[in-house]
Amino acid sequence: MTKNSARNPSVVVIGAGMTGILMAIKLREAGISDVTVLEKADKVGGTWRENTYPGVACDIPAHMYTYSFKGNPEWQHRFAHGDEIQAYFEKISADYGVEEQVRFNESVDACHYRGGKWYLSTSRGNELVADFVIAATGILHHPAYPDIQGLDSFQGAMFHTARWDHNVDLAGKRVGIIGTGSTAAQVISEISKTAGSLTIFQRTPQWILNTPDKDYSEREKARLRGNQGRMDKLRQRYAWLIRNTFTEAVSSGGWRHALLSWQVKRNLRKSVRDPELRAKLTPDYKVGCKRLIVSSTFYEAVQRPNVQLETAGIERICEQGVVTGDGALHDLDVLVLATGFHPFNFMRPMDLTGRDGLSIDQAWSRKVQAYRSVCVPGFPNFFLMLGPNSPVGNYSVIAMSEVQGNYVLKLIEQWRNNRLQAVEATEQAKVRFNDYMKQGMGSTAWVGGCQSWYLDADGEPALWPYSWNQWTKEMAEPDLADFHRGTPAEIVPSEPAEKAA
Ligand code: N01
Repeated sequence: MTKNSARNPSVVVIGAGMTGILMAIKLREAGISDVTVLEKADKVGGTWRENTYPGVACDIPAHMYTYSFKGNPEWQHRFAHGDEIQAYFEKISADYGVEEQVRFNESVDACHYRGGKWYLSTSRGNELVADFVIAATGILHHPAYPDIQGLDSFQGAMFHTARWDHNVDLAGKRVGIIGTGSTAAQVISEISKTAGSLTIFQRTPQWILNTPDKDYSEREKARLRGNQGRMDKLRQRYAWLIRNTFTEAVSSGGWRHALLSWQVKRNLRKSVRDPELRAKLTPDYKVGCKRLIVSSTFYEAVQRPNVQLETAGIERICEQGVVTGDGALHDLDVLVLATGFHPFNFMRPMDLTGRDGLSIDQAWSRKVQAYRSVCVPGFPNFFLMLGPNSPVGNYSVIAMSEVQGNYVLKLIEQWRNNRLQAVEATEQAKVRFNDYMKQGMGSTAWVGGCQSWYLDADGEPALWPYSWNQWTKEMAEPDLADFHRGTPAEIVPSEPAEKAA
């Protein structure tokens, strides 16, 4: 990447979570100095700032869940706890001077493309103009509240896991939790230790992989301090292991999937002896169809004497608690909603319009799609990080963002050197890419007969269906034939036809 390129772009990065921090660092390393990061909250950290529920941790090994350029010798656990991860991101953004580029407590209300530039309006009434916008807005940050009759009538304390109310003491209380996803598994393992009673409202059982945690000793940490090479090896070893076991198993099946299936079924058989409870906890879909839960504590928690697994289905919620399909009323003091997120909202509700006044809602009215996850036709010089078909699936999102970040920088470099007048993928390229995605889905576990946040409104998985290696290979260099090559006049209209104000 040349640092003396002809054009020095102005770039606005939206969001100072893991990806926003990464992009601020990468842009500066590429010699791009005019970078502003807009962050809606008062701190960096994104999902790790927002999720503070009891038991919050990362189920990807900590030494793999780091930026490749800066390992962390201080991880205390194999599966780092939320506060450790938040501290890691805060330290990185302080050490790399990212914080100085961030405007905190300022969210983007509107973002419009006009005459080759992006015009942004913020919640503080400020206007910015930029050549490029990078939406590092994350995937899972719009809490999904369940559509259950009477939800708001509950008189006790009630909150979503991503909005945990730490003023509510659960000790000795009658607590209910709706959901049994990755978040719920972590919450249940923790709060079952102190709640007076805990009722788990399970709609669908989950497959659980038992991967024990471990604490890192002072000696282990000392060996890593100041030794990035050793930390690199550790990260690569974990990444290799996860790619060649889990990632391959869910995307291409075969013996790896058979092995994974055997492991999780054995875990259930060995961990839960009561046949009635085991039957309730046994899924009827393919292993890996929903995001696999990694936990060595969930089954133990479910079998605590104060815990009850309720599978009758929720009929409604009333002032006192939850009424299930069998007519039983479950009296509760606290109701926790571990009901997940809206993953397809991405940067919305921001008012975003691209070329010719095309709004993002119009662009996605039929389906949320992108070209190579990051480019949306009609939105020149705009990149959506971790967009649809990013290869999520029990893998490190940091690694995904790094690959996408390099790809985006290569595209910006084309603009800097005047080889692309504006970076915009063609509609045909997007269609081709999405056909290619569809072709690969048949052999994945995600179409294995379950409902999950991986599936879009048409029931099609919005993940990368091939191998990780295939993805990194295809993302290594942009194929310029897939981008508009016209002169600015041809692809940059002077004014949008209709501007959504
Ligand atoms: O959300 P989910 P999550 N009535 O959507 C249930 C990441 N993550 O927050 O399965 C009753 O998986 C729903 O039931 P069902 C990770 O990528 C990572 O747990 O749809 N139940 C399900 O049980 C993960 O995949 C870490 O039938 C209702 C649950 O709520 C993603 O976040 C840790 C319902 C939602 O599960 C999301 O996980 C935690 C209703 N009306 C999370 N509506 C790491 O460690 C929903 N449910 C990296």
